[in-house]
Amino acid sequence: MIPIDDMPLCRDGNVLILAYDHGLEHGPVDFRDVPESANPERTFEAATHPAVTSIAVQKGIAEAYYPSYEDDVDLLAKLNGTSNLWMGEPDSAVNWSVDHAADVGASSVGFTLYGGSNNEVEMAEEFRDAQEAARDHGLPVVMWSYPRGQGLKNDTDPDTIAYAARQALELGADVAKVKHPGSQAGMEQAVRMAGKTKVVMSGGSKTTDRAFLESVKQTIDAGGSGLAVGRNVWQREDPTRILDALEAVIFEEASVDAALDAAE
Ligand code: FBP
Repeated sequence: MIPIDDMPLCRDGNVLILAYDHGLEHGPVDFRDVPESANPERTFEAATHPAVTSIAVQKGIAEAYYPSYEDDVDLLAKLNGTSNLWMGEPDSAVNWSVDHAADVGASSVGFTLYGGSNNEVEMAEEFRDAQEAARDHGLPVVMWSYPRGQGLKNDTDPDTIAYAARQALELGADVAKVKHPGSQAGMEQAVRMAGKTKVVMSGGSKTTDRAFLESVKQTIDAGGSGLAVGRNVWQREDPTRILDALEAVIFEEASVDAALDAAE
């Protein structure tokens, strides 16, 4: 655990990561409804919004696009990731080293752990290597803590999400990115289990402005530290409008109604 409140990943202790690794994780299907969203520059432009603390991308996108935005955008290097073209127990390839991520300009790193997968042990060992290398560089570590695999019946059950948050603490993550467990009480349990590790909500598939903002508000009210979101921002025709509302909820303690009014 390192103090991260004054690092670029945080604003006033909270976090809003704009995730854009879906072209790898899900493929072009995620860009179908808003075809312009396939252009990484559109999401880098969105990441210049003051609400966004960091953009999370894979190595190829970082190398190709980050140099044009390095003065205006903070980079989180998502170190592992994989396509969904193959079948089998959840796993993720480590695609770049922390050394290389630091060379490209990352100020933090992200790593997925599929707790509960038959590949959990290997993934935890890969996380160890990445976490210790990040410590050598003084970089914060965000764990995408996503229990899934053949042993899990419900990957958003509150006890499962609390376990995911705890795994992040135990393994040395500074921030745990977890799925919303369906209630504020569930998120409170996750925050309690995470101890000093900050908990942020994972955005999920696109929903209405109100439903999405209410889940973010629940996370903040539960003691969570913000959000890591992709589709609920860049799958919208106007990413700026929802970022205005997120800024109000995450950094200005606004209600959902006030945030929606402010974003009109
Ligand atoms: P979303 O807000 O779009 O859910 O993005 C968060 C994220 O963790 C991305 O970084 C990642 O590509 C995606 O979700 C993975 O989603 P899943 O593994 O649940 O299909």
